[in-house]
Amino acid sequence: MQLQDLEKIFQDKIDKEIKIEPKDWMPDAYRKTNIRQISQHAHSEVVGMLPEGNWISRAPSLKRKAILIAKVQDEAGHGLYLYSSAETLGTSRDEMLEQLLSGKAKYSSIFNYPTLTWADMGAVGWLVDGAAILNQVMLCRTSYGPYARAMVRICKEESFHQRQGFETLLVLSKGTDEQKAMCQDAINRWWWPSLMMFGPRDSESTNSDQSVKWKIKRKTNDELRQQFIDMIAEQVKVLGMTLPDDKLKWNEERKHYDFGEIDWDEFWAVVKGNGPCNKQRLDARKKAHADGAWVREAALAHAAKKKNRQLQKVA
Ligand code: FAQ
Repeated sequence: MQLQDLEKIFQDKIDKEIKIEPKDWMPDAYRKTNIRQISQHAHSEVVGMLPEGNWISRAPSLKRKAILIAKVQDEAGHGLYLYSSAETLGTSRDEMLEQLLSGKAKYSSIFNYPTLTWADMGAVGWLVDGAAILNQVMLCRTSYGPYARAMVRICKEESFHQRQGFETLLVLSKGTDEQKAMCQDAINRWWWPSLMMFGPRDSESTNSDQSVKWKIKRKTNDELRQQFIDMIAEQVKVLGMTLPDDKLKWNEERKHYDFGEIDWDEFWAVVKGNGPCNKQRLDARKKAHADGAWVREAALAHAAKKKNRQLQKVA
C-alpha cells in the first residue's frame, strides 16, 4: 500500500473515533509523541510515590497509614500499566528507565517539591491528584487504545485519592488553630505548582496542536487549567480556607474565575532539573534501581531455569 493510503486509513480512524491499536499502521511522529507522553506519565507516577512515601512512617494514625500505603501502591500500579502501554509502541521498559535515570526523560514538575508537613498529604491528594484526574479523564478518550484503556482504571483509583486528600484537609480545617494554620500553609505552597502541572500556556505548548489534531489530547493545557481553577475555587470554600491568589475572582462575563500570573520562570527551572527536590528524587530512583539489581538477576535466573526444565521435558 502507498504511504498516502496508509495515512488516509489512519486519519479516517481518528476522525471516526476508532482507537488506534498496536498493530495498526501509524505515522512515526504519532508513535513517537505517544511514547514520549506515556513514558513521561509513567515516570511521573513512579517518581510521584516519593513525596508521599516520605510520610508513611509518620502518618498520625494506623488508619491514615493504611490509606497512605494503599495510595502509594496505587501509583506504582499506574506506572506499571503505563510502561506496559508504552511498550506496545515498540519501546522497552529498560530503555524508558534508562532515560529517566540518566535525566533525559521528563516527569511532572510537581514531584520536585518537598512534603514538609502532614497537611501536605491532604494537599497532594486534593490538588495534585485533582489536577491529575482532570487531565486523565480527558485521556480516557485518547486515540491510542492501550493508553485510553489504562486510563479508565487509573481514573477510578485517582478519584478515591482526591477524595481522601480533601477529607484529610477537612479534618485539619476543623481542628486546632495550629492544625488550621498547617492546612492553609500546605494549600499556599501547593496551589501554584499544581497549576503548573497542566503544562505551559497554549501559546508556548510545542506539542498541543498536533496532539489535539490526533486526538491524543482532547483539551488544551489552558482549558484544563481553567477547569481546575473553577472547581478548586469553589471547593476551598467548604474547607473555610483561601487560595493564595489575590487576583482570583469570578468573572460573570466569561463564566470562569480570573486568576493571577503563574511564575513560568519557576516552572521552566523545575522542568530543567533545578527545582527544590529534582536531585533528591533522581538519586532516590537511582538507588532503588541499584538496590533492585539482585531481584532482576534472580528473576532472570529463575526464568532461564524454568525454560531449561521445560526443554529437557520436551527432549
Ligand atoms: N512537568 O507541548 P507541551 C500524577 C513539558 S500524574 C514537566 O504542552 P504536552 C498522578 C512537555 O513534556 C502527573 N514537564 O507538552 C499522581 C514538553 O516537553 P517535551 C503527570 C512538562 O505533552 C498523583 C514541554 O513541556 N500526568 O500526578 C510539564 O502536549 C499524586 C512543552 O509542553 C501526565 O503526565 C510538567 N508539568 O502536554 C502520582 C498526564 N508540562 O516532552 C503520584 C499525561 C509540560 O516536548 C501522586 N501527559 N511539560 O520535551 C499530558 O497530558 C501532557 O504530556 C501534558 C503536557 C499536559 C503534561
